[in-house]
Amino acid sequence: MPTLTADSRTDVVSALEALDTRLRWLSSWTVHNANHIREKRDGLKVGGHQASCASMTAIMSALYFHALRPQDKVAVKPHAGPVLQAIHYLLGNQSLDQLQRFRALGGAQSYPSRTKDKIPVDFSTGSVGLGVAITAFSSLVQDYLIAHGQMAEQEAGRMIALMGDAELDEGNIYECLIEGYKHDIRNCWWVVDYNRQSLDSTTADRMFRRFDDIFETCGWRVITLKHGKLQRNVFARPGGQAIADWIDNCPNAEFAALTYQGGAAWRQRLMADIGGAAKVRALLDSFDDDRLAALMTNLGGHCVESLIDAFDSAQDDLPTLFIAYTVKGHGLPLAGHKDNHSGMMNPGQIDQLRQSLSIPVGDEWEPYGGLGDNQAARLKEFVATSALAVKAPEADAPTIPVPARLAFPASDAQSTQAAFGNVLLELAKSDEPLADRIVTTAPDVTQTTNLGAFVNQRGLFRRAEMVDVFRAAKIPSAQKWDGHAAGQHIELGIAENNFFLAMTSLGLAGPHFGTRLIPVGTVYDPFIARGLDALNYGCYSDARFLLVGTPSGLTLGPEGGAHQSINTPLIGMGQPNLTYFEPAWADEVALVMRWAFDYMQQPDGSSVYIRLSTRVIPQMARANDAWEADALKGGYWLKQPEPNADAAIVFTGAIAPEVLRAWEQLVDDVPGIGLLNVTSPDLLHREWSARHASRWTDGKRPQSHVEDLLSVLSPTAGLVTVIDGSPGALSWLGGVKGMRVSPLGIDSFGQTGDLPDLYHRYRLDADAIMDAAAELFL
Ligand SMILES: Cc1ncc(C[n+]2csc(CCOP(=O)(O)OP(=O)(O)O)c2C)c(N)n1
Ligand SMILES: [Mg+2]
Repeated sequence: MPTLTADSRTDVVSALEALDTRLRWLSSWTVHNANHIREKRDGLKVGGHQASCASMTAIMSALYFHALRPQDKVAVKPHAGPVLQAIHYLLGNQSLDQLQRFRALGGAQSYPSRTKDKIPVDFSTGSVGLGVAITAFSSLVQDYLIAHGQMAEQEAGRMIALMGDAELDEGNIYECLIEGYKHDIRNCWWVVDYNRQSLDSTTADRMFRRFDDIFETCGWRVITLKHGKLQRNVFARPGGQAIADWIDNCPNAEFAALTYQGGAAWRQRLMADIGGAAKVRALLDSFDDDRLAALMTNLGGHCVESLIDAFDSAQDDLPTLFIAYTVKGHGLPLAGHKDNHSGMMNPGQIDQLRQSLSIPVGDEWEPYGGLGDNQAARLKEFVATSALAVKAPEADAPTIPVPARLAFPASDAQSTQAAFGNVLLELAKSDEPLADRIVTTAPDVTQTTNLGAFVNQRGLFRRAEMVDVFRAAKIPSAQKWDGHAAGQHIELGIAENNFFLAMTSLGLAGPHFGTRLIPVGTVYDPFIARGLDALNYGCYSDARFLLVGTPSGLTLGPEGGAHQSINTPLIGMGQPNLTYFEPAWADEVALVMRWAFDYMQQPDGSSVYIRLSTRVIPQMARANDAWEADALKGGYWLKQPEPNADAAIVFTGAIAPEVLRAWEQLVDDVPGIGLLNVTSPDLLHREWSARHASRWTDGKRPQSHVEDLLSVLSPTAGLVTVIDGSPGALSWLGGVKGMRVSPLGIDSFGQTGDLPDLYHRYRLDADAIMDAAAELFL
């Protein structure tokens, strides 16, 4: 950011003001084109948010073309997406074609998207609140990388959120504030577009100054930009203080309504309320209606001078909240109207706006349309020399080698959760490069999900040294809970939204900072649902992490129905950019984890979710490794059926002992019966349906793995499917070859009990499997 002399400051301010206008026009026109000019085929409203954009154009002009440094990253308020598109259009990073196809197939996206947009997008946004909080976690990740020597301190950027004021209603904002305070985050700015309007209405007056308290309590500096320079100058004139006081006391809804009504209404109201004082009357009389309206709406967030002063004043690394007062729809005929969120200028109104900006008909898309040649050239030059113009695109971070096999201590009986912890412990003790890049995290369930051993070995991450008081006092404990800069576990409080946002930020370290981390996070499987939107957000952003849901299912027994996850297999199957595995034995856990560490790093890979259990079960004696390749494709024959066999039992996960017992009892009566272990219902189903679809797209119809597996059975065979979770995760297998299915699983809430009772009550025991088989096969 350049230091400004008085002269250059005047130039910068006028350039930023001109850019504010350009952004307001281009964003409005982009939305207008999509709704009123582009051909419509389906009668659907295309949509777009002209008022939300206009609310932020000055803020974004001042930020992007003055305050932003190349290393900074910004999350843009979702419905200000067209402003970001316009910025990149001016920078030459966005094509006219993309703008013209805003919200159409293959065109600029409605809300900034890392994966779908052609322009550089640092953070996807859309689900309000998440795009804000993610910046706090990314600043934590940046600190982690600096502390681990993966990034130089001087390369540190600011993680900035441009947010709507209604986003302050989202609970995840406050969860993240608290977590951020605990971790002493820095280099984070949140800029609130404080237009005091949400989607439905104007916001509560009572919140005035409350946000200051909340943020300051959490260690943030709060900078409020309430009045623009014009207002401040007028307030200093005789009679001005009365106007200032009047504005300060005006309820949000009334301010908005007067804004919409315009200059004459402002005058009438001000005269009625404070016009008795002679100096006020004289002051008001010195403004015509238009200038009075401009004065009254000259709020801090529309004044580039106030904005650059505010940004310039916050050059240390303290997290900072800028509350920039704005008018929703500023500069548009929609300004202030409470219904303007989805409101749009009609063709007459946009034409008036065009004329007011001297943009000739036909020049609407001209980046600098309506400006004189000299001014256009100066502005172009200003944009071309902005810090943003030299920002390098995201680079591919080098991949971290993954060992050919992951070691784990074999034992006769163990749980998949214990195996997970053991694999990590072995890695932690190794000098594998992979081990150094693993970052673990959990929302206050580190110990109960078996991450403890890894943490003991690799330590807790803290920027400032943190002594484990219990250890220092020599009080016996299984946990070494010392925190230091080299630690590799990020301790999180119990807020699953934060957990998934942290995983997202960690999983974007590669594209964001050019150096990879391998995030491994554990959560109680049922509480995935608590952070589901943040998980979806992370997947949509194509962040890469290993999610471990454990423990899971009815198999939790005495923990009862509130903790027994039922539908997570369906979440695992239904969530794009997340591949779900549910291993049954320790060797499968090690195999899947190794695969995951590799797959997470592949360009076409994804995040991986493994669903684990605390149930200790006897381990399989394997004759060889032949099962492994199929296991990684989603399933393998644990007991190969005889050719044309009439039956198979299909199962997933820790219910294996019941399934094996049933199989052993059935094999005499149903000769050649197979036993299929589905390690990933997700991979099997996804490949099967993708191959079906490919027939229509590229004319080929290669056989899928699940078809290969099932084609050894008789075409009229029956399947008993068994999973400790929603039976739908496996019952679809009947559709692959048109086989009859008897699906066993959990459809209703569980309850407390021991396993024999629960498996019996919910029909997951060997008897239930045999009953189902008898009905189908015998
Ligand atoms: C999680 C979530 N819930 C609801 C919405 C729908 N929605 C879009 S914008 C918005 C509120 C807009 O208000 P504000 O954040 O103040 O932005 P403004 O348009 O006023 O600038 C809502 C409720 C959403 N995008 N995300
Ligand atoms: Mg708002």
